[in-house]
Amino acid sequence: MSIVILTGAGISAESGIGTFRDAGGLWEQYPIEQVATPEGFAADPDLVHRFYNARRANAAQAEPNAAHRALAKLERQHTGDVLIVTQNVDDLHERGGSQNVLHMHGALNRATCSACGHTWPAPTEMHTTDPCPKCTAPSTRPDIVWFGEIPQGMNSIESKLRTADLFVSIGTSGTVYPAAGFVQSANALGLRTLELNLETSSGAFDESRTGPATQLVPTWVEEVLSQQRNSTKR
Ligand code: BJW
Repeated sequence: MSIVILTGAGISAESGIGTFRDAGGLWEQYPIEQVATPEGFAADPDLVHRFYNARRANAAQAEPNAAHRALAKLERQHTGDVLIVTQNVDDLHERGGSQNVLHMHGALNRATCSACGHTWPAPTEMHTTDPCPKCTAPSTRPDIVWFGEIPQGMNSIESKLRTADLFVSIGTSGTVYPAAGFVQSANALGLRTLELNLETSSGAFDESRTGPATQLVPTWVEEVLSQQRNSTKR
């Protein structure tokens, strides 16, 4: 059985990383158009760098939780493919032990040059005048996908969905496209669809379980591994 897992801010919430749209979330504190659009970056790059420098520091202090670790266990022990497509820009999946992770909205620990496209590991703090290590243009930015930009790895995600059996969405509000449309694609392709979230985001899933990720995800992973053990005994 091949599984595609989409994760969002909710899976890292219990590690102390704020979500975007819940009460007290990041978008209540920082206007989206100022910090998460190319236009906002062009208008005030210092503000955007300060926002992502603070997010990078917050993510570096956070630790993977039981949900991240359970997905890593699934990847290690499941006999079929497991791909994590995360909208999160933190590295808690990787630090929790997962290896097959696609960051469709970019990553806080990567920098990129808008002049030449070179990408490199981000320093702890980025600044507007930092030169690109390859072309030296002072055009560096966090390697983050802002509104209006094309998410990363779309071809790989679409092709993986075409051959998967199960699509699982964890801790995402399903408000930001194209990720929000994956469940419809999965349904149309005949995959089973499951949502694990504090609250149901839409009626589009075959099954929705509600609760905190640190409880729901380890329980679900144990179910999948136990079904696998039972089917190999037969
Ligand atoms: C828990 C929990 C716990 C809490 N346990 N659960 C009109 C209609 C349709 C589309 C558009 C439109 N106008 C514009 C668009 C496109 C636009 C879009 O979708 N806008 C909508 C807002 C309408 N999308 C784009 O621009 C994207 N690009 C694009 O479409 O390009 C065109 C293209 C696509 C494909 C191929 C070719 C071309 C780019 C989107 C970039 C998003 N970037 C951001 C910020 C940058 C990253 C960062 O700084 O971190 O990414 S926005 C922000 O939202 C961030 C997140 O990754 C993303 C999703 O948020 P998420 O993860 O769902 O968080 P929340 O806070 O919304 O939800 C948290 C959930 O957790 C909740 O459900 C809680 O219940 C749950 N929860 N605690 C379990 N303990």
